[in-house]
Amino acid sequence: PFLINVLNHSKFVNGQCYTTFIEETPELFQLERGQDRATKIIEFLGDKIVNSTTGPKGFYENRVLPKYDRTAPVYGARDEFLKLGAEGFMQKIKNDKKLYVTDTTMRDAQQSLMATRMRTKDLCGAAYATNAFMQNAFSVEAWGGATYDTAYRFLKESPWKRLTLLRERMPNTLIQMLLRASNAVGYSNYPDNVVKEFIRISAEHGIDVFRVFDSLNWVENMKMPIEESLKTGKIVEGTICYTGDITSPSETKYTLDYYVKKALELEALGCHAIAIKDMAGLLKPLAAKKLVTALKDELNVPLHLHTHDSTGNGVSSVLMAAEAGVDIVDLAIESMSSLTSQPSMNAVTEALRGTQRDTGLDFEQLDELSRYYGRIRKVYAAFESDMKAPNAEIYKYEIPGGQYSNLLAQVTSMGSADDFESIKSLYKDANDLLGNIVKVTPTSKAVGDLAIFMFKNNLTKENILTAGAGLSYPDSVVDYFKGMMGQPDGGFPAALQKIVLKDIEPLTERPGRLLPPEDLEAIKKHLIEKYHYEDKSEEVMQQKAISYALYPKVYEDYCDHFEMYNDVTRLESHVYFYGLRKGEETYLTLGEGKEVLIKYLEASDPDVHGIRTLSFQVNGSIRTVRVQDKN
Ligand code: 3PY
Ligand code: ZN
Repeated sequence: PFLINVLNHSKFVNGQCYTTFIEETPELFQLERGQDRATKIIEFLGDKIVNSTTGPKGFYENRVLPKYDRTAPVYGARDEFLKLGAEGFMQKIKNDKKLYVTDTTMRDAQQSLMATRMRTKDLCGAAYATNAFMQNAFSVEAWGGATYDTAYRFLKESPWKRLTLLRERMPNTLIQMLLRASNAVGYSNYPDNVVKEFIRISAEHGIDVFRVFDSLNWVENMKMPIEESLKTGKIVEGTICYTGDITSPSETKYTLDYYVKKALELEALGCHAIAIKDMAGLLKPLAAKKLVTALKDELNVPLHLHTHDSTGNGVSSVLMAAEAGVDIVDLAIESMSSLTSQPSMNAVTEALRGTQRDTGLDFEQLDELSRYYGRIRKVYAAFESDMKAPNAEIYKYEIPGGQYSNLLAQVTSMGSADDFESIKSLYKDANDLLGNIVKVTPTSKAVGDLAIFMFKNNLTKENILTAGAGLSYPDSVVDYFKGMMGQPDGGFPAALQKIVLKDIEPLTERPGRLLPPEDLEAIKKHLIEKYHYEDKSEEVMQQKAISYALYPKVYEDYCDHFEMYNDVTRLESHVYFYGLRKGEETYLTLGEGKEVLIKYLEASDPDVHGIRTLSFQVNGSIRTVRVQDKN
């Protein structure tokens, strides 16, 4: 509509379109408010059809929702939790022989395999069946980590709406989220009031289990988020990120003692469970046995293991951990498992069938979910890395699963994929230069960014202190050395820190304590003035204010998109990502049960301004839209 306003404007028509035309002509932004929702959606589709380059524009199979018995009563972990409370329920888990499972498909699996692009519509498609089939499981991890940011950024949907919809569809299931401690669901520390409010409203809107980790395992940074999560009455898992190799004789930093000490510190903070988060899949099977045995000896709360299958050893590590008495393990539904994702739930469940550690999950039911995800996964193929086989070299480079594919894509877009070999070695060197740190969001980004920076500037581990002295370093590396991500065990390597920071004084305490509180009321006022929200209730405005506080630009882009195209979340995913092909139809529910059938007919050639006219049939009537061809 903005473009049409420009093209129809008398100054534009009369050729008085100078560079300040847009700034000086505010009426361009007074878009017609009367447009109906279908028109906005067609404008969105028109833009996708003409300009989307994200992937193949194919015909996709319609979704087939997983079948489940709607009449069978469900009694799940959430019912038990509501009866026994957090401590009571977690102690029951500790005393049970059964191996409890967390289904990560809706969060980490899709984050690691398809760059977190799975849309709420597709998650909701699995939700009722998941609620029924996961009765014997511990939880479903469905929120947090990268999902919050990517929902707004790439999917143009609200993570809060996602949480509400999943909560409604999974009333008997514990919904788990990944919280990056003082980084909340972002990439650096936020003021305490933002983190506290984020936790409070997440619990209020449906989170039952908070998994809290810090990207440097810095317990000081985890205290406040853990205390705040405990205040909500929900289940809190204090989490330690696993790195290095406890079975290696040369491991001097990340030893068994290191993990036991951290676990006891977290237990002392009142956590209901301790989680080991092996984000890169470095925990070898025998290391899993050793670590679980030691932690089970020391802890009074249950132990939860999270790993990735990048090396191909994931199932073995989980089975070894099960043998050693781990209480809960993270697994993904088969068609969404393995490689950079979690090990397969279907495989582990069958391996333990009939043993003392039987998960209680049903083979046919897991298979039904697997078929559902297997079918919809095709729509997301454009977002998958081309990693086709396991990769044991991860042990050498310690690159987390999701980052491995991102880094590969980044390097490929920079030049030749052959450079990836050098970048991987530089990743290892960058890790050493930063002090051999835990690598997980956001610290993993600092390591990756430094590796790429070294590559581009011909820096090596040997010459960086001289050749790298006058350069300005990537923001993430500066943030790391400034202490914005917290303090690493063993401290910052001083010489490189000086080179990177130059005259900036680094922090030595928790950044959240020093950052001035965010003025959430002022944010709400700003947003209400700027956007035409339908729902301005206090509850909804608080969510919006938090989202803005976490990422102002991403959040405003989302609001702009919403104003322009309205709600795009009801479109089928292949239509959302790739638009329609000529002659293709799609049904769309516009709310209040109103359904329209949209058929794309054809596009004109571009006119002198590069504008194409696209025609659609909407419930039988022809509608046209004009779209700028940006190609
Ligand atoms: C996240 O922080 O999103 C992670 O999944 C880290 O492993
Ligand atoms: Zn993970």
